[in-house]
Parts: sequence; C-alpha cells; structure tokens
Amino acid sequence: MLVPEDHPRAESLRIREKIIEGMHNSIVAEAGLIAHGRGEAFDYIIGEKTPEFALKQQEAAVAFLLLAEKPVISVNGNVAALCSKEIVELAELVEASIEINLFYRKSDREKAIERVLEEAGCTEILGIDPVYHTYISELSHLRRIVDKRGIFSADVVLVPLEDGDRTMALRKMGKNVISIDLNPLSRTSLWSNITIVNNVIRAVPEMIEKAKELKTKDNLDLNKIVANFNNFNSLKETLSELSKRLEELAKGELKDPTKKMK
Ligand code: PTJ
Repeated sequence: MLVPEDHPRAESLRIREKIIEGMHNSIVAEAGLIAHGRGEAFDYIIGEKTPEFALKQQEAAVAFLLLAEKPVISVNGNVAALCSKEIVELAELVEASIEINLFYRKSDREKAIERVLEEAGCTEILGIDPVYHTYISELSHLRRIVDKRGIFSADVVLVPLEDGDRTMALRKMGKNVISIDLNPLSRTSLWSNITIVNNVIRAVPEMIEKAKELKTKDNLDLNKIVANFNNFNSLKETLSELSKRLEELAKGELKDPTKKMK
C-alpha cells in the first residue's frame, strides 16, 4: 500500500508496510505481524520516541558489546525487515558477528534473510550452514539450532526482538544477553543482563551513534558504565516512568481533540 504522506500516522504505517512486505517475501514469520502489533502498543505508551531510560540502557549495551571478546548479534525476521542495514553497521562498529536464528525456522526464510543481510553489506552470515550447527540442549524448539562459531561460543549476544525461552537458556549457558524489547515485563526483558526498552527502529541507529562515541573511550570507562547498570533496577525505573507518563496524561496533558469541533 502506498502510505499517504499527510496521514497522521504515516511513519507508523510505513513501518507496518515493511513488516507486511517482509512477510510476503518470506523474511517475516506470520507471527511476526502479531509481535509487531504488540510492540506498537507498547511504543504508544512510551510515546513513540526514545525515553531517557532507554538512552541509559543503550549506552550500557554498547559499552558491554565493545568490551565483549566474542559478541554476536542474532537476527530474526522482524529485525531483518526493519533494520538490516543498521544491524550490519552496528556489527561492524562493535566487531560482532551476525547470526540468523529463527523461531519459525524454514529454509526459504533463512535464504530470504540471508539475501537481505548480504544486500545490507554483511559478508559473513552465521547460523545457516548446517556444517556448523549445534544445539542449545535446554530448548526444544527450532531456536535451539545455533552456530558453533557464533552464538554457541559467544560471550555477549544481542537479541533484538526475542521470545523469552532462548534468553533464559542462554543465561543458563553462562552467556550475557542484551535484548531490545518494547515489553518491559516479558521474560526476555527480565532475564537479560541489559534490556533496552525501545523500538529497534530507533534503538539500533542510536546505538550506532553511541558506539562511535564510546569507541574512543578506554576499557576502564566502559567497565564503569557497565558496572553502574543494574537491569532489574533499570526495568523498575522503566515501569515507573511509563506509569508516570500515563498518570500525567490522565491528569491533563491529554488534550481532547473533539473540543476543536465545538
Ligand atoms: O523470525 P522468527 O521466526 O525468529 O520469529 C520472530 C518473532 C518475533 C515472531 C518471535 O520471536 C516471537 O514470537 O516473538 P514474541 O514472543 O512475540 O516477542 C516479541 C517481542 O518483541 C514482544 O515483547 C514485542 O513487544 C517486542 N517487539 C515487537 N516489535 C518490536 C518489539 N520490540 C522492539 N522493537 C520492535 N519494533
């Protein structure tokens, strides 16, 4: 659908179109549409812009990625459809590998996502060559298939837009997990070392800028940023900021648009 420029929610509709197109091109799983809708609802509550708490979460995440010995960015259908170029740029900056890891794993989807990542400039894509496949034993679904050279041997894994099971399994394997999830109450959010409660569409480009800035710092400074971050406290701050925003709206900041008609 061609989104009318003057539509009040044109940007949101354009993002939706990317997801819908991604589904028609086998990049996005059908359930990816549902996941996106859930994300949209949380984004509405956040105010559809990056809040202060997310900036802190993003800074800690980038510092963690820069400190990592073997960082890996896990890519699924929604992420590939929404921000593959930015993911490739971030991976280059923090020297992370990129691995395709799908909940609804199908070979046509793997190929479609591989193509999108290649078009975005990625030269090495892990997770699809069966020679290197191994398994996360705690998981029974297809996300258990991981690459020996990637997630399986990583110390820090960035999982934008995730289902909770794998985050729990990765933590139990001793891995550090950074997630990007608009739902601060999801199991992914609760189980991650660092949860970024923001839309991937905004978070990843902002992390690119932060990585450029933090790359100039030494490890002592980066360690300080990570040490000062506590995920559970950060999620509590997130919830408190969200409820404050709703309260302020309810107390008067929400303007009645129908008044203009009277
Ligand atoms: O491509 P696949 O096969 O790996 O499947 C991917 C999906 C997303 C379908 C799969 O991982 C899944 O079912 O995820 P869930 O359990 O629906 O969780 C997705 C989470 O991401 C939810 O908590 C959403 O609120 C959140 N979310 C959705 N869109 C965004 C988002 N978070 C950040 N940015 C978004 N744009």
